[in-house]
Amino acid sequence: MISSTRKVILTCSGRGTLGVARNMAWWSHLEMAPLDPIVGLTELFKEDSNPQKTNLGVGAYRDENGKPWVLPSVKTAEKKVMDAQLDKEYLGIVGDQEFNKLSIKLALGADNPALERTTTVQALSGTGALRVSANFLKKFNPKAIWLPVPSWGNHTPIFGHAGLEVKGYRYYNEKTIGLDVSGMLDAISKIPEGDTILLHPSAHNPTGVDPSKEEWQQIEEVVAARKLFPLFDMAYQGFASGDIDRDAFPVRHFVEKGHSVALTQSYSKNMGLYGLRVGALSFVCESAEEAKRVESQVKIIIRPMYSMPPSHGVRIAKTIMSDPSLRSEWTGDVKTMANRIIGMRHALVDGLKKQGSSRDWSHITNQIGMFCFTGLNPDQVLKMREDYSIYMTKDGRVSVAGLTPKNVEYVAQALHNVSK
Ligand code: CBA
Repeated sequence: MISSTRKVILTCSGRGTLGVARNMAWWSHLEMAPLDPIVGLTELFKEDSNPQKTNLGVGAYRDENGKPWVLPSVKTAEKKVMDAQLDKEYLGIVGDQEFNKLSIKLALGADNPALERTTTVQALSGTGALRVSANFLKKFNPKAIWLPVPSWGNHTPIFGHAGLEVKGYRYYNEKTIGLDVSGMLDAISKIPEGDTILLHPSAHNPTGVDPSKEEWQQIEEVVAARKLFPLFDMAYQGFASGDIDRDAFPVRHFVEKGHSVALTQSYSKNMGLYGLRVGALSFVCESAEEAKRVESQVKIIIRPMYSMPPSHGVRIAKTIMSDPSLRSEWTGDVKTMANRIIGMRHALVDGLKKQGSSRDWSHITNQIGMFCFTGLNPDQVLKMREDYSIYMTKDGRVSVAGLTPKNVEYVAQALHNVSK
């Protein structure tokens, strides 16, 4: 039996009946939602007609001409994938098993004994991995999750929308524009036992401020003493130091110290696979048997969400990770990106000095990874946008990857003018 509403929809071929359907104002009570604080900037940027407009908002790598860069290693791998003319079958809920194994080996190191008690599932890049982890935590450890203050803007909605309570621990010192390690250790030592703590292992977003090796060792001790569950969000492996293994130190250290951890990985930045959504979610467990049980539950979460992940991007990533010569070409590509970003940090500070700025900008070169926290306040950020068409997030974060030899002088000039 068809309901009367459905009948109207089914028969609305003439103007009159269409009018009836239109009168059913399902969404008239909805307010216009705000733009996303990061992705929304790109939308505004696209509408800007200023020829000098510069997008330093979203963290996406640009080459020295300001263009997106498809890594040469990715081009070669993609050609191999296309030449192989593979089928387009469903991958299964956990995705490409070979990719999953290579991915966790990249994070933990190929000989790590903990690999045996680990489960990895393919994910819709870093964000998708985080969201699946959020739903898993809500179901099996529904306590608060603690984020560094500040953290990537999307972390709060990811965990909040999954129904978790989201709290913050001290991380950043506004005065030194650096890490507040004692404040951080003190804050972590007060987190209730059993809660989850999110950690950025390298290239902290948005501050570009990372703990040193020794500081990570101290952090591990406090996390262990408080019996917290560590969740590592590794979106920038290789981007901090230019060295894939060095950037993975915090995760490897925690695992070596005996922690069960969750880990999310993204290949958006280090392989430049942004739009292909390549990522992974892993759980390092107590035993191989526990890992199997965890995986079975993760599958129950994924299946009704998006059923299974896509195949093309992971085929590129696994081709790179499994072929020694492509892999070394790729690590060279990662170094190229990391070095260009470091070069731009120096060029920006030089440019500010040339403008006559007497402020201390040393934090720009001390910070690491894709982002730099300028220390600009929201009014100054707005001035940068309105007067110079330079787009950055409200917290004063710039994506250094968006600076080029061509625009750096213009950005330095604007930065000096709004901050003097
Ligand atoms: N974690 C962190 C810490 C990130 O910075 C980002 C990306 C992700 C997710 C996870 P993806 O889903 O593409 O793997 O990345 N953050 C941004 O670079 C941007 O891509 C940023 O500009 O902050 C974003 O989506 O906001």
